[in-house]
Amino acid sequence: MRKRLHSTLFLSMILMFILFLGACGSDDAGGGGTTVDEPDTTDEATTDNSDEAEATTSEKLVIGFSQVGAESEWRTANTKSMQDAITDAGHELKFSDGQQKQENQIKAIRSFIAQKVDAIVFSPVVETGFETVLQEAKDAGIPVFLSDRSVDIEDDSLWVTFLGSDFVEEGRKAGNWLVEELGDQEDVKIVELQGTVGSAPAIDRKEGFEEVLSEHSNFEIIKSQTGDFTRAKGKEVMEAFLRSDGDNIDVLYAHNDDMAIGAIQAIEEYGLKPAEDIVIIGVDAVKGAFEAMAAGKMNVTVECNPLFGPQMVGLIEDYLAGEEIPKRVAVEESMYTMDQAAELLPTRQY
Ligand code: GYE
Repeated sequence: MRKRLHSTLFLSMILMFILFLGACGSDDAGGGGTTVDEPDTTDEATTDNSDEAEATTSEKLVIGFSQVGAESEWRTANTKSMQDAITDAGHELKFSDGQQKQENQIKAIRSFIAQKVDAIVFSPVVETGFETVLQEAKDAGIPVFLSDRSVDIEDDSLWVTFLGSDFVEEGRKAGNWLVEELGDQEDVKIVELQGTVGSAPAIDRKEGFEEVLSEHSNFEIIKSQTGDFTRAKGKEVMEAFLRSDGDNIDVLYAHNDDMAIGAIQAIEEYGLKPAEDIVIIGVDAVKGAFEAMAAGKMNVTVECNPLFGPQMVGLIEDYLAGEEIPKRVAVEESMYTMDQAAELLPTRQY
């Protein structure tokens, strides 16, 4: 009796779930705080899979995910979002942590191809050097979904879509905030902690920031070096900046919050007050940044939302069901300042 009750309950739950999926459609696949910025942020180009469609959304898929690494709070949240979304949807996940190394990612993709997965989710650590392996995936008929970071490759038939943030825009937001804050001051000296050399967010966040500052002659970037997106490296490089330029530094622009947090420690150890003596700008809006802002040690963080696992699974399912997929799907995001931090901290999901 109890068994029958359970199975009836189970069946009706499945039915409700199917109805729910139907009602939501693909647009709602971005639960967990991520939204698709519809018509104007998606490219007109699409990938049409209608001829090859075999699978349906109810089919259990095997999905290989080649992740960059575990270098930051952002990355940990992104990995969890993707893993949860894939397994919650009833699919099988094959996960590979690339440890920020291109050769590990190439190996992982080759192994996914050998295992004949249904789809590959790929966050490329750097923008170049992946043509050959992506061509191999294409030749094997396995669709690749670029996640978070894009590649600098001309042949865009090597991937279905790129789902991620607009990093140039994030750099512009950081620059615009600084111009608003310190636009009337003379001779503002900035040090920059860049992300991983050759990675899309490092290249683009630099470009967007410089684009804004190029119109304001009172700002100067006096030092710019990579901190590889990690706290430890951010601290180490900031120590070197302080050793050489010490009290001359007015602003730190860090391409992610982890490096900013590492740098804050270096600044305190050097005997200066972060956010007062040196203005601190980060990117990501992870919890650690909210804690630093709430403690008055960091001024601002530009949001980069990592919680797009459900949105990615939605895109994969739609594509394999034969739907047209935009070549570019953006994640919607904002920015947060010190005075909002204490209030918003308990609501942050990553
Ligand atoms: O900002 C940084 C991470 O690619 C958007 O990578 C991502 C970046 C993120 O290590 O914290």
